[in-house]
Amino acid sequence: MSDSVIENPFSSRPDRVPPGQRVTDGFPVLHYGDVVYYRDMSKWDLRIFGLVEEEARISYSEFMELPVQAFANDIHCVTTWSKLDNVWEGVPVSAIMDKVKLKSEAKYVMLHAEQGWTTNLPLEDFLRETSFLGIRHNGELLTPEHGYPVRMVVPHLYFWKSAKWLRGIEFMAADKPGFWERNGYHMYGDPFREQRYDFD
Ligand SMILES: Nc1nc2c(c(=O)[nH]1)N[C@H]1C(S)=C(S)[C@@H](COP(=O)(O)O)O[C@H]1N2
Ligand SMILES: [Mo]
Repeated sequence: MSDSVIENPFSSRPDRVPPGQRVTDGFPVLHYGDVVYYRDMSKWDLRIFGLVEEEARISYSEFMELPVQAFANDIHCVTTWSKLDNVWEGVPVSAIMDKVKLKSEAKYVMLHAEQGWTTNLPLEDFLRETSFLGIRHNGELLTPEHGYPVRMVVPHLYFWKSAKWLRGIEFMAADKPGFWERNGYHMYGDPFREQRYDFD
């Protein structure tokens, strides 16, 4: 792993806590549905599909061979808690993009998690250097509650965009709402602009 740490630039801002947020020391667990407990990783894969020349499937053992990078950031949940100074290890998005050739029409991404849970974001936000596929948090492997074996982390958007139990990355031409977005959450979700719900 390289020695450099990629920081979400907001972490160094004096006004780093977005409006309407409270800082917590804990790490709350929030999701719809049940925690996913894996017994057998031989059937696990990460599917990269949609507007790509050729779909890719990355097995668990292949995934664990991908390069890992250190990241530091703050996370902001739409339910108003923020957790500062997280340190992570994760696979940079660029390592995933090396596996596929994007079609030029691809402009948005749908992240697919276990149990059909989804969330959407623009391609450029997915591709940011500060976005990654997290595998360790604050020195420990992700727990099942926090998304083991891999969760997306998109620290510049509200934390619901950071899909736990990630299983698929789909490239799309047009934006489409994911699970919470269909239920009233904002299509983009910038915490510094308080884009919590789409009726805001
Ligand atoms: N697969 C999946 N990922 C998910 C969710 C979910 O319901 N399912 N909830 C999101 C929401 S609303 C939040 S706030 C964060 C919470 O992550 P944490 O439980 O690790 O704090 O996960 C996000 N990722
Ligand atoms: Mo959330």
